[in-house]
Amino acid sequence: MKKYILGVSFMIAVVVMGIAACSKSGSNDPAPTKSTTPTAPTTGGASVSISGFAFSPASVTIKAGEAVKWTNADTAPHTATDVAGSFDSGMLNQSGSFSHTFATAGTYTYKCVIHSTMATATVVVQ
Ligand SMILES: [Cu+2]
Repeated sequence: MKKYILGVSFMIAVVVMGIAACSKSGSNDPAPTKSTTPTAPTTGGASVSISGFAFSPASVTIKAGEAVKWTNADTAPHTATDVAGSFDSGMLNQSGSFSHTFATAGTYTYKCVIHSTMATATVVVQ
């Protein structure tokens, strides 16, 4: 009988510890790594700022194999989403960023799926 009680209390302890572990990792999750302002020694590629509900610059030109990095400078969330579907930043909150490497030459038109009124912009890959 004593052995049974010990077994049950051990199981309760395991469950409690499991819950504690879950809630602990849960509270750690919403800690967005605040990246220090990147001094950009990027060789090639391009950066696009999303500011004032517009992509700036509206057109960038890179070489195949280079990347474009989008950074949301607005308080409103935005996306950079290829109209043809080859890339999608997902939701970018304020200061959020997204990089995509373009392997194939071509002209890529992208938009913000959240704000249909935002003008589309282009990445030209040579
Ligand atoms: Cu937007």
